[in-house]
Amino acid sequence: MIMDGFTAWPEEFAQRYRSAGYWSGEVLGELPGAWATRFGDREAIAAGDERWSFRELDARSGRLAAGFRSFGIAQGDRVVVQLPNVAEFFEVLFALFKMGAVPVVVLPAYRRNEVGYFCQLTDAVAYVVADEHAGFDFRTLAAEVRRDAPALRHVFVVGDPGEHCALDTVRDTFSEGWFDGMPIVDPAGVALLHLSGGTTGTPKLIPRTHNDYLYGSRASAELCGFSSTTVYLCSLPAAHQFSLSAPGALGTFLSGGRVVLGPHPAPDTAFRLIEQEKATVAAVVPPVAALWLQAANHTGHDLSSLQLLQVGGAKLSSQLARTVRPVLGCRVQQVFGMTEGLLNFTRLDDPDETVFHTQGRPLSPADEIRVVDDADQDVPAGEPGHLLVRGPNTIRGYYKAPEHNKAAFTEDGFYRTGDIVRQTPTGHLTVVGRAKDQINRGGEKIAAEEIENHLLDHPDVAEAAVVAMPDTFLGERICAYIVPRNDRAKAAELLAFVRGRGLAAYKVPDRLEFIDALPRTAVGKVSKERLRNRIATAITSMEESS
Ligand code: OOB
Repeated sequence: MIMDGFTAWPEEFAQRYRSAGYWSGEVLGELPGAWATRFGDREAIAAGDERWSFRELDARSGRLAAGFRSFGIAQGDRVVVQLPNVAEFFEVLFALFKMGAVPVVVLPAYRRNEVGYFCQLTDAVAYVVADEHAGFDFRTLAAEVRRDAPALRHVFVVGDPGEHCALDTVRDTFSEGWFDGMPIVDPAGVALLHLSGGTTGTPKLIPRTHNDYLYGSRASAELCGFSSTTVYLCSLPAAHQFSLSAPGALGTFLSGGRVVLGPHPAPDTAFRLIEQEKATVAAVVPPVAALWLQAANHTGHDLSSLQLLQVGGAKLSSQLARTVRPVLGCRVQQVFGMTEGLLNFTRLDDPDETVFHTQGRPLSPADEIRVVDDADQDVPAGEPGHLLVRGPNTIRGYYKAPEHNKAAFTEDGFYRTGDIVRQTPTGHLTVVGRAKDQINRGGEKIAAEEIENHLLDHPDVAEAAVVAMPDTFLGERICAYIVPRNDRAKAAELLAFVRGRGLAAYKVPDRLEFIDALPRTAVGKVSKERLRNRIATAITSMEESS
């Protein structure tokens, strides 16, 4: 079934990807059954006290699928899934895949404003949350979201359900035989909707098909040498595409390996898990890599099982990359990926200098890469330019966003990544900048326009421009320049206002600067470049004088 709002690959490309064997024609819902047959009682997931074998994952997701059906959830329905790193995250995803329903995978950090929007945009019929996590009560959030999303009929809760319905009840009402098989699911149809970091006022959803998602995950698992002996520590949010499928948990399951879910990436907790579970691979963002490297020098934990540290989501400095082997005793791999699809990896046998200085090269031999100038003309080899990509696991359009798609894709289907890169003669890419209006706060992406719109809703704000400011730990933080409408405008109040808008906490500006007028370019656009330079200079001189 091809969903509304989804742009399929033109048949010529689809045929090419199928005949090259990239698109296998499998669907995600078939996988747990196949794994149960192949890997049986081998442990698939370790999360806190929960330990599930492949057989158990299959049985649970089948029973839950039967339960979801009994609540009227049907093939093609969208279900928003917002869970922390608990085993049930995978149970829910695979239950939905088995039914041919479509999970909308939402990070735990998101709040009312964002989740409400996703529910409305997708006409989601159900919302799955944990009771509480990191001191936040998701049941209250669910009740609020439900008020504004008329299509949302059910809220299912992992843990204590409060006023909603317990996921345990949904599953436990049904024994294993109840799920009477999968419906026919089109492998070229949408399997799940991921969130994009976004560059515009409203966040975008990314429709990933069974074919393209499975290909990306399986091919990256192979590239990273995953096998049945892989123990993957997932301590970033499992809902992020990096940890879900690049190769992530899905790549680990496909290889018959074991996924260890960590509650958060703090070094003490992560190191304890590495030691206890003998983790062989971990995936982190650069600030977490920096924390681990600092902490590893004086840890009492045995980290010798770790063979590979994948670092991605934001640029890793070559200095930090160099210290991974001496300090952690394992190989480092740079991963330059995007939820829209393209994945670049340094290879396990790349020379050290390539691993330290580049962000890798495309996963697929079928990835078509272009590096172009502002007029879409190819730049000379080795020069910096905009990265464009077309390939077997890169989307051809965002979900229900026809206007935005005209700008985000070329007419012949290349995705405009918004990243500025240089390409080496070996095809490796070095990320040298960003053209998109986004802040990358240690791997967490913030669309400047989204925050500007919230600020502009405040009566004391005449104009707002949000830019990245350099930060030694996170790489970037958020700086908001405000032209006040009157002398009542106060930074603390504006920040409290943004906080009250129901957004992920990491989107709240780290700093607010009042300014008389925003600098403009010759054509009258706000010059974000000048604002970025201005705040960078201010920070440097502050650091020098302290
Ligand atoms: C990953 O996905 P997203 O969708 O959160 O963000 C994608 C963007 C890229 O376009 C780029 O701007 C930035 O994040 N990025 C990097 C990077 N990895 C991602 N910039 C520099 N160096 C890197 N290594 O972040 C993502 C998805 C799958 C795997 C890994 C990361």
